[in-house]
Amino acid sequence: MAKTADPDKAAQKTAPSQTSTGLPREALSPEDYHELLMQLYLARYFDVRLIKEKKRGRLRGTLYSSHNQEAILVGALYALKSTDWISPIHRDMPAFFLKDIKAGWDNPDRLGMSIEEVCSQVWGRVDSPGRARDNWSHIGSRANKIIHSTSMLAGTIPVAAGVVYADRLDGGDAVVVTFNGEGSTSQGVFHEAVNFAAVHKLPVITIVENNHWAFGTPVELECPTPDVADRAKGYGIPGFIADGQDVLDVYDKVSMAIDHARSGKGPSIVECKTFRAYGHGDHDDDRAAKYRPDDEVAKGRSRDPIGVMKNQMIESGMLAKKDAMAHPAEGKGAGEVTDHDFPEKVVKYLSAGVDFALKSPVPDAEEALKWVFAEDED
Ligand SMILES: Cc1ncc(C[n+]2csc(CCOP(=O)(O)OP(=O)(O)O)c2C)c(N)n1
Ligand SMILES: [Mg+2]
Repeated sequence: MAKTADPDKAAQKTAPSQTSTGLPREALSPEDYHELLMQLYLARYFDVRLIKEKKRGRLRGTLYSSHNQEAILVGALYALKSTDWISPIHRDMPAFFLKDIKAGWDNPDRLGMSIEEVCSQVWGRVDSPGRARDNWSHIGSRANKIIHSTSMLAGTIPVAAGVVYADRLDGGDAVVVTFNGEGSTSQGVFHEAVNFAAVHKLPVITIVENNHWAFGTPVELECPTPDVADRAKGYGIPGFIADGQDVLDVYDKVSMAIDHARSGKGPSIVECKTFRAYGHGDHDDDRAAKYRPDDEVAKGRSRDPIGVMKNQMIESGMLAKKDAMAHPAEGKGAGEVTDHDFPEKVVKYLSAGVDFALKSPVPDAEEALKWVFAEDED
């Protein structure tokens, strides 16, 4: 006689767990959550530390702050494999050292730039990837799978498409994540590149950091639809929308886009809703120029990604309130925070990079004439 199934046991087997959401974040461990929080602190500390260094007169060049937008970089990069490619632009400077940092902050074999390289770049030193041609993001690294950034908005999306096309032809499974502002989406090349990637089902994930402003132009004057992600429909590809203040939501949406791409289904757009905390660059004092209403700025900065992540960790029992309060960097501008608002590990890590850069020499003047044309090797 056939056994009658125990109804309780059968129910346990078939009913999805009440708390299960099916989201990619469910595969993350509590250690991953703590690591994500640390990386948010690190990206924020990089930002505020550079602003302070410049105010102290120890740094020249222009800074493009990623303050309040760190969850986009941290969440997206955490979803990648070491061997995947990225293509950052001006507001993504921390991406150069955050790439593959989950393989170990001090791991010399990880496929990302070291904090020393990035700081040397910012200080224009001889050992920087750009060898003092520039102090910011016009760098790349084939070895670390970072596509060279250019100033031309959306200009690297076709390059990214070509890189992963070549990888596919070679039998690889790499995806590329390109970072762009919402202003980039009004460029003709944005449409050409995304369309090309869609036609050829290339694994290109186009992240749109919609921070509502492209220099002094509000998004309403650039895009007729409330969601940039809607444009994906025109290419026949998925358009995801993420809360750019929530590192876990960014992680979820980018992970879904990566799964889609890696399985051969092609590209997608991930729009991350956020808000630019400061002016376009530190040369653009938007408070003095008054092109952004104060209440819009206050609202846009009211959900600090560090605070949002802490709250989620407190609610899920991964972080004690007391520990969350130990380093209260959230909600503070560069002029208000001190090193005590950040975990010691973060301050030490970045300080090592800054010290390295400050001790490094600038290149010889003759170098200015090099590498415009092909150089003789001997
Ligand atoms: C093709 C092109 N046009 C104009 C510029 C000058 N420019 C540099 S950044 C920028 C604003 C970019 O806005 P957005 O894409 O929204 O990025 P965000 O700065 O907000 O991160 C402009 C107009 C440029 N670099 N490239
Ligand atoms: Mg913008």
